[in-house]
Amino acid sequence: MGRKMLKILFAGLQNSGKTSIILTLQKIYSQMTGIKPTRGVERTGLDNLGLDIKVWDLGGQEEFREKYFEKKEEYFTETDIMFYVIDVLDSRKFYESLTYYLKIIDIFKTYSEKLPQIIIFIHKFDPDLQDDEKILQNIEKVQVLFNQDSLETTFFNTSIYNEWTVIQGFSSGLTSLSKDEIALETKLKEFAQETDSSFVLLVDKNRMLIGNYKKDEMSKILGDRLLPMIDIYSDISNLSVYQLNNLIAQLSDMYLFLQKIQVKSAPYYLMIISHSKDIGLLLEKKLPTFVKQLEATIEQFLLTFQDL
Ligand SMILES: Nc1nc2c(ncn2[C@@H]2O[C@H](COP(=O)(O)OP(=O)(O)OP(=O)(O)O)[C@@H](O)[C@H]2O)c(=O)[nH]1
Ligand SMILES: [Mg+2]
Repeated sequence: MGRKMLKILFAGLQNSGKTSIILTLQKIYSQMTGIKPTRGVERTGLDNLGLDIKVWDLGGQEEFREKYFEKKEEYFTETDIMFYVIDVLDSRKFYESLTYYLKIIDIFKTYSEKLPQIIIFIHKFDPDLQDDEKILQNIEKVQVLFNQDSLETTFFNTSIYNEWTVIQGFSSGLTSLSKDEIALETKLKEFAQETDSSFVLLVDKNRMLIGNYKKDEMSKILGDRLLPMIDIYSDISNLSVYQLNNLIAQLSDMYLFLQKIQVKSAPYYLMIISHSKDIGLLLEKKLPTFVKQLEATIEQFLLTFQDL
């Protein structure tokens, strides 16, 4: 059976960070099987979720931008996902970027049967800027500016200095193409309720984020910052001498729980933030049933990519 080929565009002004993001993704997913050599200067192959992904990196210098608009069909048609990148540090260019963005959207609307999934990366939001007032204002500005369209866009604050932000944004683009995204999210939410958890997240062994549930903004902020714990946990869980099963860490009145689970013999990592101090026991009881249910849900989730 031929695999569906996905066309992913990275667009945005010059210097916004597109190539850096693509290089980061390549580094993150390079341990994946079947990665293909870069085809030509600007097209990259990624192999993810069993999909054949072609990444187009549209250089943002003005002369190139003009070229894309002259040859609209070649560049923009049959795009499945567009990641649009904005440099959050460079607020003077927000309007120029918006103009470029709207021009691209216009082409999609005119020439495509179906609008691609659109994800906006508010980029260069580096770890040391998390509490910077000016930058936080810039983020809000971008969200307001780029939201004026009737599109369903999703925003992610990203930085190449926090790989998990890039993983989250990229995964979100891919998983949103599955028709069964909601079913999986619902499962995670139910599980969160059963275990008094405010954050539940599932990634595959390649750090592809399959699904997540975040109860509120606070849980999201905390959970997102704790994502690198998955790397630490996966590292130690692979040390066979210790045979570590799970990791539980106390965070004031909350508990972080990490465990590797097997779903249809494929490994996944489950990360949970719970308020129950008996989370270890609770999960011992609930996990087997949950994993059983996940099997069917994940299988269905992955299947629907085939008939995109
Ligand atoms: N602080 C910071 N700098 C970044 C980040 N990502 C990229 N950069 C820097 O931004 C500059 C431009 O990055 P590129 O990836 O070349 O930008 P581009 O969008 O590909 O630019 P064009 O190819 O000209 O369209 C480089 O100096 C990068 O190191 C980030 O997350 N944080
Ligand atoms: Mg570039």
